[in-house]
Amino acid sequence: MKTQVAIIGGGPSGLLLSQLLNLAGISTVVLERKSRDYVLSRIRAGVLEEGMVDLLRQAGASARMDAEGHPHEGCYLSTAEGMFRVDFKARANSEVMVYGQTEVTRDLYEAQDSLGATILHEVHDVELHDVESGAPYVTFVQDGKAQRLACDYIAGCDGFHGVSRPTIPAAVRHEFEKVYPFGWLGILSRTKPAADELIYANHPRGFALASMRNEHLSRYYIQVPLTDKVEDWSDDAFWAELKRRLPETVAAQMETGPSIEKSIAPLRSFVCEPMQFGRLFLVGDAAHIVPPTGAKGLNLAASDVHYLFTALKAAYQDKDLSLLAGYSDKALARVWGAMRFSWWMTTMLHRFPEQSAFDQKVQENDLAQLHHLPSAQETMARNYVGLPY
Ligand code: RFL
Ligand code: PHB
Repeated sequence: MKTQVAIIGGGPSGLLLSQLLNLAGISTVVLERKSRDYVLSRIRAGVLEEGMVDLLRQAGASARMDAEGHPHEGCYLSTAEGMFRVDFKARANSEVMVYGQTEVTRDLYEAQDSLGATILHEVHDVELHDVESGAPYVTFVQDGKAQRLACDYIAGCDGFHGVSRPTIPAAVRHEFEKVYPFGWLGILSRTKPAADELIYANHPRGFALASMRNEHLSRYYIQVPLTDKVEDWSDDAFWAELKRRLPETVAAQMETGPSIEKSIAPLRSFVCEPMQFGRLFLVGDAAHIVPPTGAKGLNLAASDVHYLFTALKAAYQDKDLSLLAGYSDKALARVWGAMRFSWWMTTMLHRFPEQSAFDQKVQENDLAQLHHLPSAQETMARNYVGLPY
């Protein structure tokens, strides 16, 4: 088997990169460990930056998002002082699109199908070889048969637990990590969203987030200790705790119902530098993880895809290798911007187990500045809608 770009991982990063490359006449093979149904059963991000929305349009995978997605021009923050709104349009002249990662992935699969792209599912034992040479290749097992895929370049789009990142020798890799002492318990329910826009709540009992997918589908999260298990939380217990942490006026009229998905995600900040080694390029969660508080994970994956696609296109179409050589530096500059923002949102909005009275006062002041200082709102809005590519 032979292709120009071998793509490890068929999540949003891998599918979007493959789609853009195929449209530019560059061949790809996507190798995905799980089944298509499994990939489409994962409930993850829900907020797309304008840059990602534009990229999906460029990829010819935006028709449903444009018809069914919901542009949001602001969000609410709830604190002990009350609830206030940050206006993205007024402060940053931009907006975000509320449209779920599951739907983005479904649209990308359909776009890839219509191009006749090669996506191999349920492949096992993927290994990357000779990435430092001019002729790298990938081996894997499908249906019990060993396969070899020769290629020019390898895109490691296989998420945090994938095989691509460990292929970079430990002596070359620098990893930066921060693990937070709590997780998010999330539920999806067929209920009317609590408000017209997202509500991020700082509460003495812990953080809460009221989000949504559409008019009939809500997504809610509450901060929980890392020792909690999903089985510890009945739907009734979840709704009661969520209502305690949201403003009373919102809680009083909130629609509740059975959960259709319930899971706990740990929170972590992580960056691997560099994001390239020889002919291997890391993209998305394979290279970095952010806590979900700033809604940046999926959006960072999209900006990586943009940089790598642009660089590969220049290499194939113009024989210009300079953008490929600069991929890691270019991507990392934006990654660290999102790292800082996600860390700041997480620190400002959660209760930390070791939080001292001093820490508490500083957190309250951070929130008060955001409430009352237009310049603080501008900084938040600019980061939330997404720093430029
Ligand atoms: P993904 O989505 O993890 O996709 C990687 C794909 O690679 C496959 N894979 C392999 N394939 C072949 N061989 C191997 N050895 C492989 N190892 C792995 C996997 O099966 C998978 O299909 O990474 P990608 O494409 O970079 O996309 C990144 C986003 O998915 C991610 O940043 C966000 O979903 C992060 N994230 C969230 N971001 C937000 O902005 N808001 C959220 O609410 C939010 N919730 C979440 C999240 C991530 C979560 N994870 C990863 C645990 C909730 C969860 C639970
Ligand atoms: C979501 O809807 O899943 C979501 C929205 C905003 C976040 C995190 C998750 O910051």
